[in-house]
Amino acid sequence: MRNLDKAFALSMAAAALCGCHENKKESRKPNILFIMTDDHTTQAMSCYGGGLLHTPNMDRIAEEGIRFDNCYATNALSGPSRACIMTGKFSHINGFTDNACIFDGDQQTFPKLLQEAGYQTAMIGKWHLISDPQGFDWWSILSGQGEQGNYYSPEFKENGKEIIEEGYVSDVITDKAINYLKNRDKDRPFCMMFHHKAPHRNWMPSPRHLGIFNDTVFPEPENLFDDYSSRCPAASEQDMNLESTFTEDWDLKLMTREEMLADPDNRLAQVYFRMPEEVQEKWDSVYAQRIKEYRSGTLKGKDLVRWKYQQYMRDYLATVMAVDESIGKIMDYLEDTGELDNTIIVYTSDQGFFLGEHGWFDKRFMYEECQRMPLVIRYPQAVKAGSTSEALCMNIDFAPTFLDFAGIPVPEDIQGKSLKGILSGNGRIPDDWREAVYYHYYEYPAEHSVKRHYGIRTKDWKLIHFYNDIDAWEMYDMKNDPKEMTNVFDRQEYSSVRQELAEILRKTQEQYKDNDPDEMEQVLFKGDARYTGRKK
Ligand code: SGN
Ligand code: CA
Repeated sequence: MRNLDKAFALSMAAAALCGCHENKKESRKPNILFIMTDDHTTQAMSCYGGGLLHTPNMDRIAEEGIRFDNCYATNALSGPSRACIMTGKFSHINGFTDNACIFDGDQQTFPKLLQEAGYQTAMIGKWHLISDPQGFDWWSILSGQGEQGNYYSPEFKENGKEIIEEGYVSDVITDKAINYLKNRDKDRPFCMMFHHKAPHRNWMPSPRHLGIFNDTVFPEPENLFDDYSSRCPAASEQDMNLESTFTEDWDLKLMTREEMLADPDNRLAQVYFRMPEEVQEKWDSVYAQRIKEYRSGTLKGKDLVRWKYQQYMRDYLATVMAVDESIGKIMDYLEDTGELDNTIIVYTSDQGFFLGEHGWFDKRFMYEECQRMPLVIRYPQAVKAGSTSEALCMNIDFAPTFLDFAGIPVPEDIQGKSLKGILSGNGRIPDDWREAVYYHYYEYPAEHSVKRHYGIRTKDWKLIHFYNDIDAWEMYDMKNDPKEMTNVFDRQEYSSVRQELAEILRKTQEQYKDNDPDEMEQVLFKGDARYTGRKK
């Protein structure tokens, strides 16, 4: 070959190589890192304000991406929320209405669709859908809902095999995630579901955070002593309050080592003895002061509730700290390997949580603290840093969003809507966006005694119907009463907005196929009369 030809051939080959590389890069779909905690609420995340805890790594996602201020769970309970996320469909369609259900894993889920489209898919941490995960190349899930292994030496089911891991649960899950990323096929995009168990009850902090807030006094919510006077009986008949539900052993951890040795079947004793000895020693010294204070006998009435609230916050918030560190670690890993900007990083929780508001812990109610989910997303290729959005979103929107970004057509039966347009519009609400989110909670009778209810939340209002056991309605003016303290359902001056909301509820239930035509007839045509609800 002549020299000139040689040079030409070489340059063609180089161009081809370069072109090929570019094409590969161009056609490379984004990675998806879906980080979800269990029961972490916006009040305990500094980018949402609140002032209870500094969460620098969660905040970083928001600062370099977008924070959603109105993302809502459709059923604020773990299993149901997770099933909605996997399918993009409401509980009554995906079949997982409460925590006693078993997920029908044969149905369509977004990880399956991503996997079929060439994604490497992995599921790590709390799963809680009982049937084995499908649609994942690799999975390592906490057994059951994560309670068997608890926070120390957790039990996992990994690709079908049961194993016990040494260490603290949030750290174990983080190491598994990073190991998976290290060993994956680097030529294909990944979708990783990275699900923490923390900060679920009974809030056991990592060894390095034990006692970290022992000298901190946290601000109390202004409605810690809600008397439920304008509400329907569902609020006063719950069993999830600091005053009487919060237990001395499991929740407050008021047991000495000697007491645990004498009562090894006690649940707290069982998790305590899973800890390495040096951690047990630290635990003993951290909780000794608490036990002493409680047993001094001076705490009574409201002072006792206030004291319990402080102990609750000390444990809950310390538990969140290891999760925040975990997010920092995985983001550092992605940054070091050059994948950070090509990864859609989502941080959310399966639902929010009460941190003493209305006197409560736990979730389930369609009130803001637990209906609202934290949601921050970082993906610089689509969204401008520091964006925020007021768009009314739901957990069923995650599945279509991921499919949309991956260039996969969103199946018609998915009930959620893609958030891609909101992300690329830097948070702006599209003109044809929904006017209400829908909610339906089913787990009753059950632990914590929260009655079944459904309802809608619009930008300014909330309408709730508790329909079994009692038949009662609540309505809140979210603009003037964001803490939901005054139920205005019965007030004459709200009758026209009540009627408008009833109409939106009717349309929403029809749209999502959760309607009962007889009941809707009543809602629409009975004017101001008490609406009659369905009984189940
Ligand atoms: C456990 C907890 C409850 C909690 C449910 C559901 N009790 O049963 O307080 O509401 O999980 O939580 S405990 O005594 O075992 O701590 S969920 O987030 O998994 O739905
Ligand atoms: Ca949960």
